[in-house]
Amino acid sequence: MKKPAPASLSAQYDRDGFVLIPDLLSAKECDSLKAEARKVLDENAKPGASVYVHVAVVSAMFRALAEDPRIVDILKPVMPHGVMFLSDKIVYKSPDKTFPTPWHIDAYYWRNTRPKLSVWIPLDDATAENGTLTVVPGSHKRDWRMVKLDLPSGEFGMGITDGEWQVGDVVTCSIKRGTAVVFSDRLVHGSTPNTAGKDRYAIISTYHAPANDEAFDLEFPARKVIVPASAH
Ligand SMILES: O=C(O)CCC(=O)C(=O)O
Repeated sequence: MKKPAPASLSAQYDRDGFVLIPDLLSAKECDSLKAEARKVLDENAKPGASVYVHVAVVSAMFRALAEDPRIVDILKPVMPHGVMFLSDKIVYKSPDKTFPTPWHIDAYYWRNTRPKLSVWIPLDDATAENGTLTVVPGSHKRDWRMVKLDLPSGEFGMGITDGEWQVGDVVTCSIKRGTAVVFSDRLVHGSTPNTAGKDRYAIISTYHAPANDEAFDLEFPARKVIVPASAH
């Protein structure tokens, strides 16, 4: 997989609602970040939780990742009005956290706020067998209805249950650790179940254009302007 050039990166992002960036982080960096993620979970997450939000608030290593120039350089072409970090979260699957993430769009969780995108980076090689991200290309151009789900994990409470896409419309992101998936908050995505009995740790960082704080933003203390609007 080759890194897309900046112009094709923004064209791909507009067309598909996501773009894959191979080899953004090295294997060694993924090892360190995964160890840090485990520490963050052990020290801060509710026992048994597979999701932890506000990672950059408690971890200098993840705070640095959120504004790593390699990530910011990718965001610049798709975010012509500047780049502001909002927040990040760890999502992991493991031999005892096997459930798939249900189909959803993130915009549902921050309705009536400005558009956002997220960068999903697996810290383990991610495959269909260990719960990788799945996306529906082009789905960001449509409106979707989310309904309450009754899932045993309780961690993803809402989802899309009436999507009309076919199996072949879905891209299963079978990618090496350190590859980034940059995706729109309107893109339908989820994950496969983890049937491999292996870890699948990922960090998801969310960005939007710099602007005066909306009420929603105040919930995210690590928010930070990285590329001001005028720098473009
Ligand atoms: O890492 C995953 O399983 C997907 C997480 C996700 O889609 C989300 O938190 O919005």
